[in-house]
Amino acid sequence: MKLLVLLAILLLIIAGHQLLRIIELSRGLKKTKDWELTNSDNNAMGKLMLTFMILFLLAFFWQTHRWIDRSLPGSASEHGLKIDWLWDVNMNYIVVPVFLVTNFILFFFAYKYRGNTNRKATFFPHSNTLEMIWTIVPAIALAFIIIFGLKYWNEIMADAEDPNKLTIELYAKQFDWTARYGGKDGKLGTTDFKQIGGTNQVGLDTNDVLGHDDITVKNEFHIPVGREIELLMRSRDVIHSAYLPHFRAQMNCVPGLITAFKFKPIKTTEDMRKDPYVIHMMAAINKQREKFGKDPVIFDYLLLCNKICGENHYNMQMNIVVESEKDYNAWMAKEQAKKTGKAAVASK
Ligand SMILES: [Cu+2]
Repeated sequence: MKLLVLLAILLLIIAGHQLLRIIELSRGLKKTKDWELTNSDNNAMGKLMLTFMILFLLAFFWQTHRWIDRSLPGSASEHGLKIDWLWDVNMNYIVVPVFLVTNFILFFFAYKYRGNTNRKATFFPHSNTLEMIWTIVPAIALAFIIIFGLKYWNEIMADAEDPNKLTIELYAKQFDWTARYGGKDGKLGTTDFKQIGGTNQVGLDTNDVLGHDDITVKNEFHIPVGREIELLMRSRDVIHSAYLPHFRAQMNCVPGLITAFKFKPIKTTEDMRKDPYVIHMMAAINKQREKFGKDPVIFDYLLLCNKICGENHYNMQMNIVVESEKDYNAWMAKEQAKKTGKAAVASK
């Protein structure tokens, strides 16, 4: 098959070459110069360049305006504010201005300096000043991006060191998440993949007493606002990726490894639901859902999988509820009661 495709390409090249030769030979016979571009051809091309530039730039502004209410709300985590700041500076002062200026110059100059038989090109071989400008300006811009990028990267990826941190394990498998809390002692028990099965879906090592009070939850997990959250991630089968877009957090979950990410939530779920932009964004989303006959949804923080890990990858998500320390403690107490309730039933 590959050989046939290759042969077809080769034949096409030969055919094209032969066609060009025929055209060249026929030109020789006619002794005319009808292949030469006239001034009116060049004028038409120049004007088309200008028209394209205007349409292209209008499309850019229209698209930006059209989709702006579907972009993520401002960061709900402390470190995310730094990422957002870096993104805004990059976009507003570097990427977009450079994009607009270079595209304007590209098409406007193609129009302004279009071919004309009455005009001769200027001989302009070299300019030290120009060389300096287009070396130094990008160097400063790149240095800014790299220095701040590395500085923030190191701060964000550093280990969780807050003594008051809350450690939660996110366990990924095809196709759901399980969150595990340390229970009363706040410490996660060790795991052993050989013990996966039955009610032990995350593979707790039953010989480790630290794990006996561990709490596992599905579909939704809660975290307190303003406290450092340390996420430890594991995967049972393939590489998944824990993606928490509202907190500007993402980390791969790799079988056989424990990966980590720390962050501090700064806004509760209720705060977010009252945010004017979030209200606007959810209204736009619900308007779109209505068109497809779907029920409206309210804002929730989400944990998603951001690695194409199999056929139900798209549905691998979990809600996250950010709430006050008091509400979090109440929720945790309820989960603990559920666990002891189950254990009491089992021992009867
Ligand atoms: Cu996945």
